[in-house]
Formats: sequence, structure tokens, C-alpha cells
Amino acid sequence: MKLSVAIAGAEAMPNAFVVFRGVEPSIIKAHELGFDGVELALKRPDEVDKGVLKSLLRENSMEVSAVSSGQVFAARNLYFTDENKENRKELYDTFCGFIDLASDFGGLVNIGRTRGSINGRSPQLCEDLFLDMAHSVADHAQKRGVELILEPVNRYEIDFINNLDECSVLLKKVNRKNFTMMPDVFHMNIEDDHIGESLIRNKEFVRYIHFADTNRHAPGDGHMPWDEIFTALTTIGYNGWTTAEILPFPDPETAAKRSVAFLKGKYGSYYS
Ligand code: LER
Ligand code: MN
Repeated sequence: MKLSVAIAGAEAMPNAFVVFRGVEPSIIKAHELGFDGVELALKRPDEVDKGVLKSLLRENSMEVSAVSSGQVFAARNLYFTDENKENRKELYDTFCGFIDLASDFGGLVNIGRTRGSINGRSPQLCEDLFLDMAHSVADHAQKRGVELILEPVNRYEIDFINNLDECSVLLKKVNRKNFTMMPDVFHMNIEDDHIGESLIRNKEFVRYIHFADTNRHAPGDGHMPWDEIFTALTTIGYNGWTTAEILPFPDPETAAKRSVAFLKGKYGSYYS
């Protein structure tokens, strides 16, 4: 099982859930601390220079696990359920850029909060708006050999697709092979009935995982049922990326070191 950490550009908003900022120094730091890869939490596709990224990854034996898009929602207010045509075009272009980037780096693009909310509107209208954009971006991703991964997010951040069961229902309507799911155990702890059972029930779509503890600190620093989670992951034969998407508490380096030590310990017990 491979371990990654979410990082962002130097100008990421204070509320970005990343350990390190500044793409280039973060890759070096993440490698030194024992991660196998980085998840790029980007606002825009041109935030990274592909040539620089490629050599940095090679020099540090690192991979990009995925490109994630939370900042597109948080910093640019672009989302799949928006009715405004110009905004939809800007979002589509942004996702096509992320997909093109992911075709060289990692092959996966996340859709978290940027799916948007319902916010008092017709749920059917919002679902139709989501599906329309989902199909458009999936078509572009298909041409580039890239996959999209939809992340259930807790009710305090968004009111549309909060748990894995709801996500699976929607993914069946999307009905594209390159459109699956990114569970995040922080959100599952709030929304899903039992984390292990839900992972097993929705296993057909589980493609990538975000890890944090219940307080969104480093794994091991809260009361997340990690043994239930690892038992479920081994039961479903999950062997993909696990990405620490955590708050930099008490400081970025300590949070990163604790994540690596705790998770590598669990990988040793469950995957050797
Ligand atoms: C936000 O809480 C989160 O988990 C992100 O990965 C989704 O945008
Ligand atoms: Mn997440």
C-alpha cells in the first residue's frame, strides 16, 4: 500500500487541508519524511510547471497520487451544480486542464466540495446539473486515459453526497467506468453508519482513500477505528493509495512524521 500526503501551492487558502505548501519544497520534504507520493491540491492546472514537476519527482523517487480540486471550490467558487453557463464553462476548462495534467501525473482527478451544494434548490435539478458536467469531464478524461473520483464530504461542508451509499447511487447514474469514488475516513466518521461496513458495502467503487483522524489531525492522534478500517480494506483487497489529508497540527513536520510512523506500522501489521 502506498502512502501519499496532500500538498498545495504556496498561495493556497488558510483552510486548505494540506500539510505542506509550495509544490516544489513540499515534494522534497515529503520524500525526506518517508512518503511515496504527493496529492496536488490545486486551484488551477497551470499552477505547476510540468517539466519542473517531472524532474523533481524523478530526483526524489516520488509519484503524484492524484490531483485534487477542493481549492477550485473554496478559492474560485466553481462547482458542478452551478446553473450559470459562464461558470460552468470555466469549471469545465479547469477540469480539462487537471485531466491533462493527470494524464502525465497519477491518472486520477478528485471531485470533492467542487461538486457543489443543493442549498434550497430542487435536488433533481442539482443532480441533473451534476450529471451533465460529470459526463462532459468523463468524456475528456476517457480520451486521456484518466479517472475521476468523487469524494463524499460531510454535511457541515456541503449538502450533496455526504456518505458512501449516496455516492454509489449517484455513480450508478453517472455510469462511466472512469468515474468512481474517493472515500475520506474523516467524513465517513461523521456520516456513515459504520466505517468498515460501509467500505465493504460500497467496495465496487472504492478507488482511492483520504486518511485523517477524527479531529483531522495525523492518523493515530484521535479516536478513529483504524483496525476496523484496515480490516475492511484488506477484506475488499484494497491496495491503492492512502493519502494523509490533515491539519498541520501541532506543526507540519510533526504531523507528517506522526502520519508516516502510525500508518507504516499499520501497513506492516495488515499488509505483510
Ligand atoms: C474537504 O473536507 C475534503 O476532504 C477534501 O478532500 C474535499 O474537497
Ligand atoms: Mn478529503
